[in-house]
Amino acid sequence: MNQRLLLIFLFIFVPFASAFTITDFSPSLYNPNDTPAMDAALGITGYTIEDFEDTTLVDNLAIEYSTSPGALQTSIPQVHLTPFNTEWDGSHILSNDINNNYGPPTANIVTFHFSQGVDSVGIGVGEFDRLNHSLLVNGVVVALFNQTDMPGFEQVINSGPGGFARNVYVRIDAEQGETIDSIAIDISNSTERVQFDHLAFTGNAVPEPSSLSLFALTIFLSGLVRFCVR
Ligand SMILES: [Ca+2]
Ligand SMILES: [Ca+2]
Ligand SMILES: [Ca+2]
Repeated sequence: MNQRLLLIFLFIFVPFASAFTITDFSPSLYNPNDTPAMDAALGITGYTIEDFEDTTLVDNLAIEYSTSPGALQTSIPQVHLTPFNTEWDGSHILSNDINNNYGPPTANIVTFHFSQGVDSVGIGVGEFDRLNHSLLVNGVVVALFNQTDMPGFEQVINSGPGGFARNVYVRIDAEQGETIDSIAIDISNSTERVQFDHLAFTGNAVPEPSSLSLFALTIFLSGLVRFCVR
């Protein structure tokens, strides 16, 4: 391998070293009678779960609403009993309202921050009457909530109380060397009330794993360059 080839390899490989895998699951996997079985089906066994059944949030989680940008909430003001069958566990959910009411006012963007980066995050969504809301990871759009990006997405319009209104469960996995610092759902393309539940996450990523792996890669490549140039 000559130096030019190595440089090409570096330019191609390094940008693609960062990526996330998105996996989606149909609402038919919701199982109120056997949460461990549901978690196994969703690939989140052993994850830390925030079920929104009380007002405290699990450690490492803070929520930001676009109606109050920069304010990280580490608890919620009240629980929200859902009549819309949007729960993915228990009977309470998180709405896109900073007071956890059934809006308005609602926030167009709800961001879930992890003070210690994590490796994998799952979230159940419901009450999405409209298509093409965005899923963001670390501030970048990675998928839209529609049947193209998420084949398991089920659109339910004007379901009303008692209507089946879970839409999809989505899991985001960081590839090796990558860290998830936040996920967000952006509904600003078509504002509406939406609901979230069964937020799951795992992995206490060591500080700056991306930089560390990039550092290791750089050491390896510079060694390789020296070897080849010799
Ligand atoms: Ca719940
Ligand atoms: Ca809680
Ligand atoms: Ca809605």
